[in-house]
Amino acid sequence: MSELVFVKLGGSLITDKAKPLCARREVIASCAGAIAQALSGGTQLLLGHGSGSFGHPLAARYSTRRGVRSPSEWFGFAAVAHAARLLNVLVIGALLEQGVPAFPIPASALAIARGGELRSLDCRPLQEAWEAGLLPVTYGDVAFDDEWGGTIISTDQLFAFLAPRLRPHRIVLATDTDGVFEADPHRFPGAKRYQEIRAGECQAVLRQIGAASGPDVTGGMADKVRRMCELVRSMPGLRVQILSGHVPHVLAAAIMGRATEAGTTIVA
Ligand code: IP8
Repeated sequence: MSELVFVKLGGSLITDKAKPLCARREVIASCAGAIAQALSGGTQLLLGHGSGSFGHPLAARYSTRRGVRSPSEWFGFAAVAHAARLLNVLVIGALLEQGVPAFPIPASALAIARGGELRSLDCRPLQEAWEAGLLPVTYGDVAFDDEWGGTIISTDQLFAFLAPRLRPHRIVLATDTDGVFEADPHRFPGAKRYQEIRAGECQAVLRQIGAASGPDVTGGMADKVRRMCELVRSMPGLRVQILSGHVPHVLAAAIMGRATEAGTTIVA
């Protein structure tokens, strides 16, 4: 049986977060190449991607993350879903260009949330996709919510929900920076990188990490670190690596489980 790996292409990596609806097509293409390489090495993948400057600015404008009630908020819900899907179309297109049979799995069609947290998600389409030899590609999306009407579900939430059910060997989160830093390395080039974060140190790390640059309704790096620390605590064998997606051969190596010093590793 080949190893199952969850891979996320972060929204800050594949879009320009400073410019609404601005995809970094050349980055998407080079990540698609890394994914094609990892797949040809026999790794089984669930790919997810963030929403960056597609879903987040609209979700911020309509406060979609905090619930959806009025007609104008429902309009926003539909508009956010559309923007998130537009980016997914670009990611899927880049993978198809590489000969990878990428298949979209939108959380909005399969998931139900309660109070902003994922409550159910039908995993069968994922299993069917793998059995058919397809690469399932999910993404941060809107979801109906039992308490709030609607909300936003991030890719990190999807991975945290799916990991205990599908038991991946590792999770690779590709971002715009080479891991987790004490401060935003784009603004503070001397900022120190964490090579490893132990789940028990999570609170101290969270106090250090800077806020996301550009609108991010799902909490940016801090929320990612918090969720991944919780996850490895409940699945102690699991290894989460957060690293730059800008160097395709390093990304491919991380996905294939080859030892690399890149980025930050989160362990129990
Ligand atoms: O970029 C957020 O997902 P993320 C999804 O994975 C939307 O945090 C639509 C804002």
